[in-house]
Amino acid sequence: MPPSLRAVIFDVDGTLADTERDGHRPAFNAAFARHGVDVEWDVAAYGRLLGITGGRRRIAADLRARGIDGADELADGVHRTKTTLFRTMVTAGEITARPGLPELAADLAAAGIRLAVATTGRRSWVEPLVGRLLGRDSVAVVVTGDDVAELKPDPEVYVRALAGLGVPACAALAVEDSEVGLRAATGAGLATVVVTNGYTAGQDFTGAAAVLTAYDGPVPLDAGQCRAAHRVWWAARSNEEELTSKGELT
Ligand code: XBP
Ligand code: MG
Repeated sequence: MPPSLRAVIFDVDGTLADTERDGHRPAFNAAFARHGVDVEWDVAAYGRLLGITGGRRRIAADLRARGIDGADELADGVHRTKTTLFRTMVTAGEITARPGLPELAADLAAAGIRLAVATTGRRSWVEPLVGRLLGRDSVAVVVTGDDVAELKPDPEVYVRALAGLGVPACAALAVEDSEVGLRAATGAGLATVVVTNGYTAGQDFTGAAAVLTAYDGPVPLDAGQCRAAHRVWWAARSNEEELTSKGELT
């Protein structure tokens, strides 16, 4: 049996808050306009581009696809502007937590389970957002896209969060919103609960410990539910490993 659950590591975009459609997307579009770039990402186009993690890489890839010269240099400037604009949205209180998330965080803290954050986003807006949504002192470790060499689906951001917490993967649980994020967390050896949103519903969440559409559904996600999901996932995994070792599972 795995050790008891000691920490929960939250993704940010789409997980702590539904940031993409009405937060990052308008910030990207305003940045394009300020740089005189004739690009505007509508809701559907942005949803397709979300398969590219990291706002700067997302801009560069789309500018290259459109045949716009100097895509990489342009992406640097546009992303810097976008980051400033999005940080302003955060500090103005325009980004709110997903319903039920604050209650889950409080229940985890009351149960003595530590909180951490592992995101692709940039620290300059992640820190104020985590502070506003969860209270910075209640989050032990924040790892962002600025702190890693490889972005999700690479597991590095979760590996660093576990190292910062000083707990093994088997004593932690990840909470994600997307297939890309699930792959990153699973790659770090973590049991993962997925809470889908408008952009990620219908993605492939094979291997998740649980898939929910909301924190505050008929059975709200609380510390007890996180412990149960963590326990069941590890029990299934050790059972699978036992069957494989006996040659009963190929
Ligand atoms: C989602 C991302 C981020 C955001 C934009 O991050 O891929 O790139 O879309 O933020 P998460 P930046 O891992 O939290 O789901 O422009 O700062 O990259
Ligand atoms: Mg996410």
